[in-house]
Amino acid sequence: MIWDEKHECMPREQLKELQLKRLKSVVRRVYKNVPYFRKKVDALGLKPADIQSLEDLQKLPFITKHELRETYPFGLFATPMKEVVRIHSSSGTTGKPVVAGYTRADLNLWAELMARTLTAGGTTAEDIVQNAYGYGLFTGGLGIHYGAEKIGATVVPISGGNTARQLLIMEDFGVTVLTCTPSYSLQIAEVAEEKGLDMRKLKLRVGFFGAEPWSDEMRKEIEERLHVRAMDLYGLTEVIGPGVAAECEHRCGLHIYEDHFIPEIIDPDTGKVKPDGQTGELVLTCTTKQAFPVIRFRTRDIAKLEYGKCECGRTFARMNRVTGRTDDMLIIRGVNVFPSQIEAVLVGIEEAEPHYQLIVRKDGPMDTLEVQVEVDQQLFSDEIKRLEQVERKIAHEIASMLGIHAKITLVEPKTIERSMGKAKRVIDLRKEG
Ligand code: DLL
Repeated sequence: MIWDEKHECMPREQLKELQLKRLKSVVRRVYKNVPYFRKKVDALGLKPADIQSLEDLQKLPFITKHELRETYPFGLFATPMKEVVRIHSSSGTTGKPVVAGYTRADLNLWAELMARTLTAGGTTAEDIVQNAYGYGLFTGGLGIHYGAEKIGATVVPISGGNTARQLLIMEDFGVTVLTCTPSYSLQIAEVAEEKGLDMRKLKLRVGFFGAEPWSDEMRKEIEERLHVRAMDLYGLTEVIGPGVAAECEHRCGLHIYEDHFIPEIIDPDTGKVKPDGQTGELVLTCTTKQAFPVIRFRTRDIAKLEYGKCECGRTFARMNRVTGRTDDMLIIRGVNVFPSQIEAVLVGIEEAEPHYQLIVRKDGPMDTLEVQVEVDQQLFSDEIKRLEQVERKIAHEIASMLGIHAKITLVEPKTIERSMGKAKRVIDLRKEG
């Protein structure tokens, strides 16, 4: 199903014309209204009039998360505060949070994009959507909320947490659509299993999971345990929140809403744009947002773009599922490792549960990686030999898939802290000396 066929299926030539028109306009507007941007553009000897083609975007400077912090809180807003009707913010792990402002038009756009996203996964006005993303400054809750209302679905604005109540409502209200982080969905499944609730008996049929990296293996696990079709959606506070890209029913990448966001893939070391189809850092430009339009924002997310035609009829580029960020990539004894790669190994091991944490330490000059993973309680009552076997099996799989040696620590169920939002997968103790 397609929410806005006119735009989502626009012939690419026409789409490019629209992109260029919008790009020129946003560059002019931000140059005029945001001194920080103007200074950077002037320093390069450029003027907005130098942007005459989509390729000219490459002449413009990047904006990084670090710079957003320097201009905290409202330094990059391109409209007067009296036009800003909402603020969201993402906490991040270090430094000041990023603050995003929305005009009324921005909120309408956001609801439209979320309507596209939910429709692409089969949501209609008939559905009851249990929205377990956090409400508040986080963009997940309210972003999904207004998109679901826009298509006329019934929203249950439950927010995250209180899992027993989530299940009760799901059952009593006949909820058909669940929205939350992939890690929280597994916690819901875990509590259902404990309560002896058979999720097959629920009406739940589809889930929209995002806000953190997850693997295809994790998707299978979620689908089996929750009896839903699991759809991936991507977005970030700096750009709009959820509603930047999402999967269609064919699930062969996430369609980026290119009529509002222009994607580029760059080499994170040189900043050069990479040829189509290569993997690199995703850079996004907002062309229609009013209050907070970022130009060439370096997302630090690692992605690859595909421009081929999709069977669904949408003409937008597709990005592959984001499996890591340039800043959560661990370099362990010279080997690049993403938490999602370890997750993919763990999900394939029968005895392991999908709850894990990676602990990185420095042992003299050497980095060491410990993988703590929960296993079935049953295993602890078996002989110690069984535990050792499982540990060896996991270590072996990790070594053969990723080429690194990891210390495996099996822990009892519920040892690893559960999160109702984004899961904390890595504890890096190297930075603390
Ligand atoms: O997480 C927005 C969102 C809410 C997306 C609900 C989807 C659903 P931030 O808190 O600013 O915004 O975090 C953005 O989360 O740069 C990615 O690293 C990561 N991320 C978001 N969606 C995905 C996804 C929201 N589907 C950061 N797969 C982004 C992998 C994701 N990573």
